[in-house]
Amino acid sequence: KKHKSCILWFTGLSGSGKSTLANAVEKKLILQNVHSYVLDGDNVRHGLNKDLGFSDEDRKENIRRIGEVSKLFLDAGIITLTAFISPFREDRDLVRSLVEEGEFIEIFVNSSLETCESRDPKGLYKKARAGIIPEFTGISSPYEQPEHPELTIETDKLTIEESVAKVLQYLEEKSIL
Ligand code: GGZ
Repeated sequence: KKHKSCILWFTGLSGSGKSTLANAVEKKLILQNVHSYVLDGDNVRHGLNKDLGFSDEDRKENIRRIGEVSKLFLDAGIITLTAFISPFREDRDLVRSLVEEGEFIEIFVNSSLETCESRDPKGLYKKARAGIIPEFTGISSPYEQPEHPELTIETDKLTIEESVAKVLQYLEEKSIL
């Protein structure tokens, strides 16, 4: 059975669980023989976008490039999962406008700042609070929540399995899988 390609655009705060969720969904897709690929800070910010930092300008350019790469992957028939904070509504909407209706699926990984900050696996929130990291999303740089995301996943209320199931169910409902 052939799948449609699409961009699963995960957006949310640092520590909200975007990468974890994107990788867990990718794993399930691969088990179904669906050609998929995760773009995240590890493979993009260390390579293609290593010239970019975290100013508003640089984040905008980060998202623009990731959007263009995702569009190329879409043309190649791959289900692309992106896991970037992508804090600005305008930048996410720009990516949406690059592709056909239904091909850009915005997934709001909604976990409260309190939860994200309490997890703080890399100690970044602590450094942001101390002023060691400037312009940190949620602390000293804004995060604009999606107004009409295709999906909202409350990772602080659901297990990872439940969260993955919600994404897969959506893809089946929309006949993408
Ligand atoms: C936010 C930052 C910052 C600042 C470094 N603000 O939890 P992480 O570590 O692994 O994920 C965060 C990642 C965010 O990069 P993105 O490319 O997703 O951001 S954006 O979409 O806004 O361009 C965090 C780390 O980089 N990090 N400094 N100041 N996150």
